[in-house]
Amino acid sequence: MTDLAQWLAAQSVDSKLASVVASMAAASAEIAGVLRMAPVAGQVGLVGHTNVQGEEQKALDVISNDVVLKHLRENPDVSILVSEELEEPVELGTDGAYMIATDPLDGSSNLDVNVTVGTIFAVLNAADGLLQKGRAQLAAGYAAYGPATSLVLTFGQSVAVFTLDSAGDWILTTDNPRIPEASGEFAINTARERFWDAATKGYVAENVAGEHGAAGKRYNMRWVGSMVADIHRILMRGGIFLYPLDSETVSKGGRLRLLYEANPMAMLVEAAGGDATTGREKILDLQPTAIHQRVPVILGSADEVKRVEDWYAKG
Ligand code: AHM
Ligand code: MG
Repeated sequence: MTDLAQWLAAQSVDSKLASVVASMAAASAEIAGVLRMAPVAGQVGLVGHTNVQGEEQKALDVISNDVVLKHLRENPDVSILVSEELEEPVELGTDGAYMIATDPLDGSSNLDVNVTVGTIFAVLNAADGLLQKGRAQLAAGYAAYGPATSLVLTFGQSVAVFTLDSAGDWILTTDNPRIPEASGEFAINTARERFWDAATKGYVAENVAGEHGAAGKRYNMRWVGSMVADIHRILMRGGIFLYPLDSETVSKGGRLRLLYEANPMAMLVEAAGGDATTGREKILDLQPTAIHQRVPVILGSADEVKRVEDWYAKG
């Protein structure tokens, strides 16, 4: 068995970068423990105010953010934290070389119903400023708090999946999963169909038409409402996830955030052989303009992403 420390030591990356990833892994293991007992501890529900996104914060959003902050404060190699839950970047008072961008608890609308949620993060060079393209990310990962607690990591070459054991150690359980190029599964919130653009409508209509449509095969639809859970399924068995620009989200630029949702997921998906686009541009090539910027997100199996890009190229 290979544990996270052994795996990190075997990667050809700077030991300080590895230590930053280890800090996020430790934070995720602690969050997993908090979530497991949250209903008993009375930590489910809202805290009564909104975050910078204008969304209601849950107690567990705040607690998870605090856990990440605590672990990063213990690591002198991290100097800046950008978090979905914090309006401004936090300077940690070190001269550490690295910056973390994180959504400490993604999918928190699923918390009250005991459905998988996650922590998403990216590691970047602190010296290069807050607004770096996704291609500049040094590492990315997420933890998925489901029936098992998974940690998925990349330094850009391949992806590794770890599982939290009962002793609190991360054990390597799937090395180098590859996202199949072809898939018959798509994930989109179809309740938003009336807001969709022509490309999204066209692509989904082809899928729904199944073997009688232009795609020539039958599709299944899945939508957890937690990006981490939907992406984890796609990583392990293929598929495509779409949160496209639509007429309701257009003024905000999209629904999901570039720095700590789209970019780390795009890096993981590309490292596993998949693709990630807004429909018109690769997500990792976008130049961010603000730390909480939102973007359209379409990622997963390469053949499916290509079909969506082809629809966008038509109009
Ligand atoms: P959050 O960061 O506030 O949890 O929002 C992000 C989540 C994603 O995990 C998920 O894919 C999406 O919002 C679901 O959106 P919708 O409620 O429109 O289906
Ligand atoms: Mg989120």
